[in-house]
Amino acid sequence: PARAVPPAVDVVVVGAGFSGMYLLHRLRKLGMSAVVFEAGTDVGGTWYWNRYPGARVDVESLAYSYSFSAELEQEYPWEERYPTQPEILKYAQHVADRFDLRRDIVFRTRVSGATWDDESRSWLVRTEHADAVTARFLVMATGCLSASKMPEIPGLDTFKGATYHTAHWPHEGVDFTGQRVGIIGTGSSGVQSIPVIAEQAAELTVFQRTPAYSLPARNRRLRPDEVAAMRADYRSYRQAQKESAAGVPVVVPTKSALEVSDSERHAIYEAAWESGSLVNLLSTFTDLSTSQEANDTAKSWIHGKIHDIVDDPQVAADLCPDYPVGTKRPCLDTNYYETYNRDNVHLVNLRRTPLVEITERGVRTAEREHEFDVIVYATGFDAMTGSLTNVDIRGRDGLSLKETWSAGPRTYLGIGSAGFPNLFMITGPGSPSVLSNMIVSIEQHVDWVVDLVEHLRDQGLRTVEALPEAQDAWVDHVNEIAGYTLYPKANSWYLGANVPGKPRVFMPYAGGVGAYRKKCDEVAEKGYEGFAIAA
Ligand code: NA7
Repeated sequence: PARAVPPAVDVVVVGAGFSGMYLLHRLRKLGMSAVVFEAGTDVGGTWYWNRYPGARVDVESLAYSYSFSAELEQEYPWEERYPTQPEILKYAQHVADRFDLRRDIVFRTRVSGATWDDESRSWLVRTEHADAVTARFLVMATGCLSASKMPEIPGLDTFKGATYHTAHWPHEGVDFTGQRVGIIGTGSSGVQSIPVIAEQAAELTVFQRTPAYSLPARNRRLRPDEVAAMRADYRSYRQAQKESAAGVPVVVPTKSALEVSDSERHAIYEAAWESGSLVNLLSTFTDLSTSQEANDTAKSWIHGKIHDIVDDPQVAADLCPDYPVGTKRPCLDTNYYETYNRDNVHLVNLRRTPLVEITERGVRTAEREHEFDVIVYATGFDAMTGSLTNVDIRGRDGLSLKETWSAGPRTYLGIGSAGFPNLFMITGPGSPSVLSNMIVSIEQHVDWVVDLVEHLRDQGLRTVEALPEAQDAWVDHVNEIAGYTLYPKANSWYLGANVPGKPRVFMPYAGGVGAYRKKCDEVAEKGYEGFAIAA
């Protein structure tokens, strides 16, 4: 039976992914009433929706897991180095059972809008089913990659065959046996699903606008001894995660890519490639993210790897990215480049042969029409802001979040936004979020926000709101840090470049999770400096 929606709670949480689940757990411990609204039929967020074949996380399971419960950490039986989507969803479900979370989650219910009422100093939250709940606080735990995106291609609705988006994959799966399949998009979702679909389909044609850099995952089952070693030392590992740049501890590089010999450089890249770890690749040298010349050495080295693996030199050349390594999100794969050696797999380079339209029978490029039984869209998300601006959020004096952010998101610490009292974002734009191990960033934000809520309650205070000047300074700081890096050089979803008309603003904070946490802690220690707090 559907859970009855209470008329008033202390906190409304939107989303029952890893953020919303942990929020609920922490709020309950404070003795606060909360309701979580979730569009899906179960918990898991990203791992509930993205059920495409081959879906896996690109951070190791022992690191991509909650740290808040030592018992959970000690007992949860992770099986693989990089778990599959079903394994991660099972973990989310286990957490929901273990902490009895589902009784405060309203499933199948999308939040449509929320309006701040200054008189009662509370939010009125509305859902698609016309529920209305009053709450002191509203927390958007809606994820960074959750507003999926279909491409702007004429004729999308005309195709007579089956159509799927990787982020809305049918729960029963898709059988590609004997099918002629076209797939559009070669980000992580494309890179992970292409090798698996290729094994089943009669023919698979990949339409690539921008190639990805991808590293072989070298996935394997975890050995009992490595699990035991981690469990014996989990607290210090978690501490190292918190202090690291990306939420995954690495050996911090000490040398520039330009100060070593060619053979030393190649040996270092080779070791990173063999390690099957993206953070290892990105932390081979001190200057990969800041120096074009240094980055070029990694780029040409990876191009060499692609040419080594892929038999057809033209296909290999088409698979080689031209933007700096790491400036678009790199991928972790199993047999990605190898898949292009299969007879039933074809690559269409849309830079050379532009996509014209979707037709009744398939995909038409400038060259010809390709006929398919199935088209898969692996075309990504309106990242970081889409899941926030898709909800009609109205702050002080009816201020619309979407309109306020029309020239780019403006937040203080990626947590709050001026004009929107008592509204918090988990891993919002302006925080490390997508540049980090998401679970590390999620736990940090949830802890920080819940501590603030507790502080307000204990002091008898009712509202908290980012100050415009603190927000302006933070936005400038986020931009300044991005400006030191090569990130602005690629057309990435970090910059909103995949959504026509979206302002080109680098959204995540690139200073690292360790530095960011320190800043957040300082703000709290100084009595939540930069926030206006009132009774
Ligand atoms: P991504 O990484 O945004 O990838 C989407 C892909 O779809 C990317 O290759 C896009 O090319 C391509 N795309 C998007 N629109 C079009 C159109 N109109 N025509 C052709 N190709 C298009 O999303 P994913 O789901 O793969 O991964 C998202 C994140 O999830 C990933 O980074 C990990 O963090 C996990 P483009 O690069 O925009 O030229």
